[in-house]
Amino acid sequence: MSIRRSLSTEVAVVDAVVNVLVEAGIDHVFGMPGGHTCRLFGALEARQAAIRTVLVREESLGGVMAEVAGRLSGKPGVLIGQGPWILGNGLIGIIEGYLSSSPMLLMTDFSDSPRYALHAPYQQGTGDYGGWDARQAFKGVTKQTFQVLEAGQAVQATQLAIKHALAGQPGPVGLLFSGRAWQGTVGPNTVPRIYPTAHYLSKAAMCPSRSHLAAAAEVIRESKAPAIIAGNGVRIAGAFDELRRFAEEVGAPVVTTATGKGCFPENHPLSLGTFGTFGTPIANGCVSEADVLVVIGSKLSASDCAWENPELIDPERQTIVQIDVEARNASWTTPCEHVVLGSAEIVLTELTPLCGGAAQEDVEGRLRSLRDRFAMMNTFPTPRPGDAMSPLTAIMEMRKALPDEAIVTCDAGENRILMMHCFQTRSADSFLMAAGAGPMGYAIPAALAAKLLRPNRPVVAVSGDGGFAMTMNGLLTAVEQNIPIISVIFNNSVLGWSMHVENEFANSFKDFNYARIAEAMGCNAYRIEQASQIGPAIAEALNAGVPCVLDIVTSHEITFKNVTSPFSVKLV
Ligand SMILES: Cc1ncc(C[n+]2csc(CCOP(=O)(O)OP(=O)(O)O)c2C)c(N)n1
Ligand SMILES: [Mg+2]
Repeated sequence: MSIRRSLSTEVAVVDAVVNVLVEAGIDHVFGMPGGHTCRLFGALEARQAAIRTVLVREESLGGVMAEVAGRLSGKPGVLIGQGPWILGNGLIGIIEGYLSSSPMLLMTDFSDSPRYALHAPYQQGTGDYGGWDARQAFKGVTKQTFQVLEAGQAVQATQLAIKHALAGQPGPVGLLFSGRAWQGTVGPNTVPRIYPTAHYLSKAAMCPSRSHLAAAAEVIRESKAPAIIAGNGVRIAGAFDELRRFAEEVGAPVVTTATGKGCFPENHPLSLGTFGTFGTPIANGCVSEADVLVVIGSKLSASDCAWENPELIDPERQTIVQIDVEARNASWTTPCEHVVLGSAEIVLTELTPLCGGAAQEDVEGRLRSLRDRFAMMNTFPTPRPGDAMSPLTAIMEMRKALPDEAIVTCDAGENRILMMHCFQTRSADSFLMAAGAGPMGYAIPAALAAKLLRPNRPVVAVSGDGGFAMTMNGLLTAVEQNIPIISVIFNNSVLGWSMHVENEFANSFKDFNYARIAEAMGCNAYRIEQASQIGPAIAEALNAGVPCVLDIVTSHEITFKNVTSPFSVKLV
């Protein structure tokens, strides 16, 4: 009786589709008009008070921005643009979203002329006449892809797409609209009937089973040396406070996965940093010695977990409790004795009071012993006289100069691996890394989206020179749309990661002065060659209110090998 159709009069279908986004609480969309999507952008103009439309310079930036908006907001991040270019250019953010479980809506068109779909193609993605098949192509990188052939389906398809993006383990969902689907009106007699969007959004998040909670709590209470592994699922659930309360109640050290870094402040007495392949000695030592591992929102991917080295994680010698929102993830990578299904914030809220009176007595003593035996960070070779600044120096200077609440976004390459190992976060929700696919060019668009969603926090993008040059056109958007991010480049003039994996061939770039390029774009910019310049430049950038770039000339003597954990087994 309480469900009623939502429209009482006929309205333009594109207006009704935009209204669905508003009803779902989506407040930003990213993209570039093209093909039939121009109609959707037209309808967005009237709703700017509710949904800010961010025009990007290239779809790859829009894809990452939508991915990060999804990751940070828990609502689908929306990318709008023409099908071929969303797939061709926007894929880096979409693949990251697919692998890192970020809710996304990809609103695109077939670029078809419906009457001529069977005839020779011009951009059309229907797959007819040997044209490219958008539906098939989107399928490989989405949880679900809907094709929408007529106006009557458009509203409901958008509602279903939001539902599918959010239900269970989140992810990208494709909405492929035929040109015809965005023409005409919808109203009270439209078939299928149109109901309010709220009915399609999950009302009750999945509640964990009582008996599974009780069994997990018993194992945790009886543990002598528990450790918590926090993953990206904690961020997606926004369960930062719940994680802290749980860790403090149990008295368990917390380590994070790569994508989980930033879920738990690393200056908290229970934090031991990032664990795994590039983890800190103390985080890996703690995980290795733990009798019970509580894994929250992590698939424990092999690439994160020292390539399944049993000296690090071993289900035969350790009891593993896995908390995950998705049943399919249970025991996928490592068999786990106890699985509690549910969203991290709900499970932790219910589990924490059940874990009171844990058996381990001397948490302080255990932490002291870990600190005595394992370092907080690897030791690094001393720079040679005449070397350019070490990226480690740059990281330490940055950390000193940035306030606790700053959000850092990372790119790909050695700069990312070094940041993961060495940069200490000091607040929750403060570090974003694309460890699902690991695309270069991620940091700048990620920072743009983070700044839009968290306008009161400083946001810093850290890239290598390779990654920076891939998406430096994001600085044009930062200037045009007044998004004052700080972009830091570790400019070593090489693709450090690739060069150190293999050899020097095809890995070197010219030493561009990116500061001058950024200045020409309208940013405040600093070319930095001395460590002492970093602090003052960041202090100025934090107060500038305009996008700023620090082009830091760094050496490439320290490599990813210097932060590879001894637990990481060599792949054959
Ligand atoms: C879009 C994309 N292309 C290629 C790669 C493969 N790749 C990973 S890291 C890297 C080198 C990155 O160089 P740079 O951005 O200068 O960072 P550095 O390693 O020098 O710190 C390459 C080519 C990738 N991850 N993403
Ligand atoms: Mg480089």
